Amino acid sequence: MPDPKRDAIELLEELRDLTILDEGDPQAFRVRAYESAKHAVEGFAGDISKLSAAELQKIDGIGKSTAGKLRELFDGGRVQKLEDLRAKHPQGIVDLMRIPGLGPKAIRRLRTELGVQSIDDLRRVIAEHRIRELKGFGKTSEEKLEKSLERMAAAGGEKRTPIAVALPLAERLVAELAAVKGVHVAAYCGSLRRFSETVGDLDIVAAADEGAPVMETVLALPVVDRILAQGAGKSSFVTRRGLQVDVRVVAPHQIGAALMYFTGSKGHNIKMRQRALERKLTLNEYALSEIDGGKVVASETEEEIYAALGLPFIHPVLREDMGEIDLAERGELPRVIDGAALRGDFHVHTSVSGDGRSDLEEVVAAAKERGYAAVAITEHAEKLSMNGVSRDALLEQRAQIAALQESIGPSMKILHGIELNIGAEGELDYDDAFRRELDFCLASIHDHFDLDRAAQTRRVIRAMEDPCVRMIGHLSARMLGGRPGVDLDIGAILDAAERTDTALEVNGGLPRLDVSLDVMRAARGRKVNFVLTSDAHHSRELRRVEFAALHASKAWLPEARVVNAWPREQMLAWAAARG
Ligand code: DGT
Ligand code: CA
Ligand code: CA
Ligand code: ZN
Repeated sequence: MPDPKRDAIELLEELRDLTILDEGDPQAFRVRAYESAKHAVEGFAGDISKLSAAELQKIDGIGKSTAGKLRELFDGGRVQKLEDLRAKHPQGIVDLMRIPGLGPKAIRRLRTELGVQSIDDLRRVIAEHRIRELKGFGKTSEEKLEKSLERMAAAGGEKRTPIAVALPLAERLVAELAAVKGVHVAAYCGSLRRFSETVGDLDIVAAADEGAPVMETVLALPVVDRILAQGAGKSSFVTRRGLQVDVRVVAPHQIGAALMYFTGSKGHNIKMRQRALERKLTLNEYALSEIDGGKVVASETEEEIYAALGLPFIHPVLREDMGEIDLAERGELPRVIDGAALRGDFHVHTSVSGDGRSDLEEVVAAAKERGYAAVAITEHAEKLSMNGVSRDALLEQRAQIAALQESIGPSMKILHGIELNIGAEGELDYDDAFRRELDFCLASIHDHFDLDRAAQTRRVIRAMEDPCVRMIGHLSARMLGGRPGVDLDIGAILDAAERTDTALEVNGGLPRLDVSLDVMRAARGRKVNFVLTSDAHHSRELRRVEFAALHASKAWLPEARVVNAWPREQMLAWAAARG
């Protein structure tokens, strides 16, 4: 299914990134123009491809030249400016932008002065100690870059693709595939369906009467950069970003078996096959069938296959071969948390934060739409560079919230909160008295990522000990595929969380998914509370609590430990308490 809006957003993002490289300045006028055009397109309701250049230009945030490029895209798919920029800055150069601490100006100099064209080149010139000789770089810069590269590799940023990139791409491919004639169902499987933090490749399965024409259409899609294999049943290609996609087409009556097989995990599949063998059955990507005679027992749905093997349906996030089959057998499978049924959100920004993009009314309306009993508006506190909010601005917001609360009535409580910054020593923004006037405080790390374990642990625990702080936001401050988490003594953090009655956030933003699975697993059996949040910077992002729910469910986090799954009164009492 063509999705012109998605195409336009991707075009503007790529133009923005390439322009940063081209102009050597992330704040360049043209960069900001693409960014605001992107937000304008995101917020446009209706078929944007039907607008003329003149009409596009009338949209707030879209200028004349951007309108022209959007028309080029909608008319023929080729945008000259993009082609020029791509030719000038090949993918290897674009990859360099993902290295934390390496800006576009430095990239340009590394390129012109040392011939660096890729991450591998960079690694080589670091090993040869050639960067320290460049004017304005020096030994410290060289060592910093080396460390960044190591950390990026540790965060899985090179070979594996972070879920924040993989999921939108997969959703789009699936939608395009589902619209192909003859396709009954299409779905992504593999580690992405299991909601893994990073994926090695995409595995897409479609049910169709005939494979060959489906593959023809798929391999002609614009995302296909290079075809690796083409067949009626299985094809593989690589996207421009270097992500491999495997596509399988099976007959409609086999789709359940195919989904199950390609979702994995491999370990889960092996156990399921053993289970089949014990019952004189065989399980493969086409069916569960009798070994003797080959009669098919089940193949059309996963539910039927699990049932035929004496098990309830096992949700994909649980299929990691971590004991889930035994639990299923005993009827003790961990419950998957329903992210759509949560009763509140305690980490939400509005346009008052420098990086927020929806105003208060919009965010509150969207929260109400989700049926929430409470929403905490938590802007960035004053010490955060660029995006922090002053006392005066907060006092102004307090009045706005009071008025809005009045007008929406009592069904949903709007909490006037704040996202405090945890300083290097655990110090917090504003002062005690001012913090106490707020309805809800969470505190998060936004800097000093390099402190050692003792210092990191100390600063977080000190923040927890503040009586106003009810929750620690994105505990590790990691960025999947970009920045590894800070070094923390998790045992000590969990002890302090219990002692101070401070909850830990499960941040549903796909670039973060923080706390990690390990932290939730380590908290098993303890009285540590968690809150699933969106950390939304736009009203549309409130749905990210559903990602938080999948992530938490993957770690078997029990609902009893999830504050915003509690009954309304209990949840409100928790938010109002001081710990
Ligand atoms: P990834 O791509 O590294 O993030 O992880 P997966 O789990 O997506 O692994 P992938 O792409 O190699 O294979 C997709 C699924 O296909 C996998 O989860 C289970 C199934 N599969 C692949 N190869 C085998 C195999 O040799 N034996 C079995 N039983 N299943 C396999
Ligand atoms: Ca895969
Ligand atoms: Ca694969
Ligand atoms: Zn935030």
